[in-house]
Amino acid sequence: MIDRGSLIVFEGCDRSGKTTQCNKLITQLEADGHKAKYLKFPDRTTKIGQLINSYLGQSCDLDDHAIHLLYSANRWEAIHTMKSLINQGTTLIVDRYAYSGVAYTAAKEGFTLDWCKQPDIGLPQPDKVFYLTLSSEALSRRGGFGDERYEKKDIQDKVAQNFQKLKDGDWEEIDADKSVEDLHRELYSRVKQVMEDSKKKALGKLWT
Ligand code: Z5A
Ligand code: MG
Repeated sequence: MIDRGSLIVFEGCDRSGKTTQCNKLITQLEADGHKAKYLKFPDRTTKIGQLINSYLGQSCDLDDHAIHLLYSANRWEAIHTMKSLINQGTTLIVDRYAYSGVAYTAAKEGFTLDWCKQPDIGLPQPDKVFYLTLSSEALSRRGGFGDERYEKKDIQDKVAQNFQKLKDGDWEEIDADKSVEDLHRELYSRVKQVMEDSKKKALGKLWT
């Protein structure tokens, strides 16, 4: 039987460098002969993803509950592909996951973490979550927020507090205030270790 691939998730505050690092990891893993694939949530290429994209770009308005469920549905629609790739030995490097779903919605008025977690219960459980952090001073050196929904400081502060509440034993907090190359070297060695450690383990179910 072939060893399974790993499910490795990157979470963190806005502009912490998740996408930059995920892409560099994929390039390096492939160059070193590993099977690896980049997944990003929201996946804006699907029909559900296009609706989320319109919402984020503020060209359409949706009820807060409805958009939360759409983000979750956007993950569930990927589950068969994810499982099959992992079972065939491909490591998935995932840029945001259900934790972003919970942290962002629970930053809104009237939502509990518990309610927000419900629709994502049972998704594949990551073998590791790398949580990239930046001090507010380091963050301010990365330029201004864009025009998308949520790109405002008070919302980002609440989101960061929620991420702290979601941390569990499979999380590793990484200070992202480093050069792109230094951070890449650190993450690459951690990712290789996770791949080694998880290949014989069964894939778990999130929040069960
Ligand atoms: N959202 C949600 O509400 N519910 C959900 O279930 C999910 C998401 C999954 C869009 O996400 C929004 O969806 C997001 C959460 C919400 N809202 N916000 N805010 P997205 O993932 O599509 O967001 P994004 O546009 O990709 O931004 P980001 O992910 O926050 O950025 P990042 O990926 O962490 O950073 P980056 O793009 O790699 O880098 C940002 C900039 O910093 C860029 O100019 C880089 O060149 C620079 N950079 C990167 N690394 C460094 C270092 N090391 N030093 C200096 N400069 C750097
Ligand atoms: Mg990104």
